[in-house]
Amino acid sequence: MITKTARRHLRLVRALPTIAGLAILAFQAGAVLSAAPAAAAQASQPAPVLTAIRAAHYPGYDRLVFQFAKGLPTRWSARYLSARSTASSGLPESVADSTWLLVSFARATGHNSGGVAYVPASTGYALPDIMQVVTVRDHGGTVSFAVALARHEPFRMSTLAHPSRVVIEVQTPFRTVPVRDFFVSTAGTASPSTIVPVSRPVTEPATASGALQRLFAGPTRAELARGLLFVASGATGFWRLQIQGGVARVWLTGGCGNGGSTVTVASEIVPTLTQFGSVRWVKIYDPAGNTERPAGNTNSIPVCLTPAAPAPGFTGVLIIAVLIAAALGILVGLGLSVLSVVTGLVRRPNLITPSAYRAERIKAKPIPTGQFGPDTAWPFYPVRQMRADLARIEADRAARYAKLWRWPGKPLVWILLLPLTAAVVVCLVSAWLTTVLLEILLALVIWTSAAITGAAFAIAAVLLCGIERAWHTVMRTEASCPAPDCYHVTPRPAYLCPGCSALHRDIRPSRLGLFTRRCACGTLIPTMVLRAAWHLQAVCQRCEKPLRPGAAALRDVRIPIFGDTSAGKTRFLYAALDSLVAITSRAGTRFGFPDEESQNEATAALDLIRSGRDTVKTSTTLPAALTCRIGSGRRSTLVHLFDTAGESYRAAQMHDSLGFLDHGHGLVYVLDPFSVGSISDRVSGHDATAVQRAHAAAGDPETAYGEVVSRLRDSGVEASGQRLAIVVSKVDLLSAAGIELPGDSDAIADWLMDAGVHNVVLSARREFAEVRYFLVASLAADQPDRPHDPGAPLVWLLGTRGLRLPAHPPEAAGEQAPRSGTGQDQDEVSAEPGKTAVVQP
Ligand SMILES: Nc1nc2c(ncn2[C@@H]2O[C@H](COP(=O)(O)OP(=O)(O)OP(=O)(O)O)[C@@H](O)[C@H]2O)c(=O)[nH]1
Ligand SMILES: [Mg+2]
Ligand SMILES: [Zn+2]
Ligand SMILES: [Zn+2]
Repeated sequence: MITKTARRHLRLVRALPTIAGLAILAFQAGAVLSAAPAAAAQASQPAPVLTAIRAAHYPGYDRLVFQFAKGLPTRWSARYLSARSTASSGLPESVADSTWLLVSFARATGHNSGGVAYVPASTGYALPDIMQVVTVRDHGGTVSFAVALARHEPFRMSTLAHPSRVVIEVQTPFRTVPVRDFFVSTAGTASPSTIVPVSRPVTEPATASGALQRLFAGPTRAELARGLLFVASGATGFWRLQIQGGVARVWLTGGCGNGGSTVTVASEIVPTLTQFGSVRWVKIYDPAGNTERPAGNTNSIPVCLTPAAPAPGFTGVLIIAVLIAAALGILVGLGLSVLSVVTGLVRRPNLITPSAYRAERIKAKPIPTGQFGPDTAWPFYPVRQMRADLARIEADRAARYAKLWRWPGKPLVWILLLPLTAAVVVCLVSAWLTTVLLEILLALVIWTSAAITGAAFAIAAVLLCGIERAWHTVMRTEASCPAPDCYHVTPRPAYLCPGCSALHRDIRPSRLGLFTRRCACGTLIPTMVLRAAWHLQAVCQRCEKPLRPGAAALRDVRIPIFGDTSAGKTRFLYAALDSLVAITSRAGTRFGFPDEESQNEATAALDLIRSGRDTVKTSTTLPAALTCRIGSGRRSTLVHLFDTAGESYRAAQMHDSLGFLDHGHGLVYVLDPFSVGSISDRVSGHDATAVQRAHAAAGDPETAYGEVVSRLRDSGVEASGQRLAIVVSKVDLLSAAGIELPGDSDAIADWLMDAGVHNVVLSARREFAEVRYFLVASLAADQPDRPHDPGAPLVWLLGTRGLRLPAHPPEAAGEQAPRSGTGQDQDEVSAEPGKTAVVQP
């Protein structure tokens, strides 16, 4: 069917470079047909139009139908191209291995008047033999197509009418197996990179090569309609496929380039080849024969197919803009937070003052009647101020942030500047998030550390309070108010601030501070009585008068002396003091007076007793305690001695004021023997003037005793917790009068019973924890012969409170000395912190 002229032409083009391409082939096709002489004769009639190409498989053959409108073309031809002519023809080389059938129609056209072709330039076919139909030429009254066949098989050409068709039937006397080819799908998904498989029949054994050929042949019409397409990346085909050791190597032909896409021809080749068991890795070479990793067990593509980094599209630009705005916002938020913290902590306009804190606490927990409210001092930072600071920081942050939303200009301006507005809003939202996050972080850190500090603080406070309580119990410390009409006793006195004289009623470790607290005036005040006692002025919780230095930190002993008028109480007190001075000086124990008042009184007393002058009657006003301090350092003892006129124990109306009796640890009852009838009578028998010299008490000696005991009972004082020393005074006059005197305590009791003082003796035994009897001559301590030491009752009473003093000197100790006091250890002499005045005997 092909003319000799055409053959000659084909032979000529063999030598031409492939660049000549399809144009040359088209020219050949045109040349073949234009050689026909009949063509010119029918030029006046309308040319038939090729409107469709269809292909289908029938048993034993593939059928290719070219359908025409307006009649059949005047001529048609079909012939196989030789392998060499194909190689130089510029046809896609994917199918270079295969066979090309050139089909031409003379005096026909393939496009409409607008120049639009009725059939696509290239269509793939999933048939056993027909793989692809490519339009070669469509101009100058000639339409020609190259049909790629898998195998060179005999064909038959015929025509049909109604409609007009040219039919080519290619025999398929071979078997095929289905394989998959992978095309890019653009349908149904936003991403163009979906690779979907389609089925193709190929002949064995070169299935891989066949699959690749059909890949380059492209999708079928139905597949195109489904949105599939073949991305060639510039390649026109492959000239070689080699499979060796699991590695398939493909050499591309044509051009090479990714076209700015991440999807390339490699995306289709790789799955198409790896579907075969013999292929694990695919290496694709560019037309120049290069690939990135030619060796090794990896996939490899040429540089020209390297997926291009996706250029930022509109969304990308948007994201970047938002990120920049957000980053700016983070910076703004950071700055804002730092500013807020600095303002909240450094400038601290929201200071919780001591009075505000006190008011707050009272509001939370009203003060029960009869109790004092909490102290006025700066609260410990984590307890209160911390919260205020956090709140302040938060308020500051909110205020600062709110300011950011006050934009200059009219709203319209910002609506017009929409992108800028959006950026600013993003920035502000990000700033807000940053500040909130930072704030939460700060609060977390602060609260956590506050919780830890608080727990440690609470434990320490409990411990310190426990230590102090233990010290109080062991050392028997108390604070006794020495003031008349008060005599209040408390374990914890109030203290005056040295800076502003404000009263601190409770200086235990508390939320105001563990070791110290800051007074409202700013002065640091030590907590705990044990430390405050040495640095601050202690005052009575009740009357707010000053207490003795060391009060509540030292052992405290209160000894009231009572008895009838002129019984010898005052003289006994003075002589006993003189004796204590002598005893402590012998023992090397410190003795002194903690305050000036006591010091002056004691000096006068010692003067009087040492000079042998007579005492004057004590006034009936309530007494202030005469306090002496025995021992040194923190282990010394404050001894409070109370002496008032005997009338106080008679007048019932005065009893309410004698509070010192209630708090007395050990009471001294002074009994004037000259007021006892039988004794007085006996003395008068021996020496008539002796009774006169004694200035004997007027009344019944038992009256004062009875009044005191009933007062103690009425006040609810456990008299059984107190000790009583019954002191028979003026014994020097008795011995001078030649009265025979009893020896020890029990003998004195019997002697008094015999003298008719049984009421006192019997009642005392019943009412008090312990009673001892003493014979006392209230004379100066330096008197040569002084068997009846006035110090002995005090030494005994102090001993029962834990203060051991040696009794009388051995030669004079006699039977009256309390046995317990003999040979005991002395209080150590140590550095003396107080301003105790030391009296030298
Ligand atoms: N010789 C001698 N005289 C004593 C003794 N005790 C007291 N006197 C004298 O007894 C008198 C009264 O003694 P005071 O100690 O003043 O009596 P008082 O109990 O304090 O009396 P009022 O203050 O009125 O309650 C004084 O003249 C003392 O000198 C003593 O032990 N020996
Ligand atoms: Mg007196
Ligand atoms: Zn102060
Ligand atoms: Zn007081």
